[in-house]
Amino acid sequence: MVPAYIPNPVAALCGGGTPIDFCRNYTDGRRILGNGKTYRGLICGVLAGVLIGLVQIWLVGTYHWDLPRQTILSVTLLALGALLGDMGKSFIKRRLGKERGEAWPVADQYDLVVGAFLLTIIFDPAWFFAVVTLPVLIAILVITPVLHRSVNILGYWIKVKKEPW
Ligand code: CTP
Ligand code: K
Ligand code: MG
Repeated sequence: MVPAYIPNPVAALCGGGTPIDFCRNYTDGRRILGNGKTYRGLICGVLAGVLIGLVQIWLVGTYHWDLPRQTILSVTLLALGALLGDMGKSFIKRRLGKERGEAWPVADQYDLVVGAFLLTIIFDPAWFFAVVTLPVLIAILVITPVLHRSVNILGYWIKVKKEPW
């Protein structure tokens, strides 16, 4: 999951500039995605996730660690899926009338898991079902919100994030 966990904090660090929706509104008169989703955040976040994934591939190969094997495809799907999930969540948030940055519990924490899982299930199901066994799934469901909250509080302290969630 590391290639899926990295993109969000990196997007928060590097994000800004042109919004992905080019400031356009949806048919309901609200922003399609909002100013919290930018091209710079998306690109830097995905690149960082893939880069970490390549380091994982190298480590596992070099030291013969007994860990599930990532591939360039799997790390790309995990990293891209994490931020596509985040964008999908923002789209739904705007449709529900929630402002940029407003908390939406559960969705804010699991969007990246849903996106990363969906993309790997669609484009690399063999990898997904070999790696994501029931105990792994339970571990991910437990670890994700704890990690998400801790990193966001840290981001808030160091003034990288506007909200501690
Ligand atoms: N960010 C970005 N591009 C992305 C994702 C995130 O630039 N694709 C940056 C933005 O500066 C954003 C910050 O990371 O404000 C925190 O991300 P997140 O909490 O996901 O966005 P929110 O600002 O809370 O917006 P939303 O309500 O749409 O989730
Ligand atoms: K997020
Ligand atoms: Mg947020």
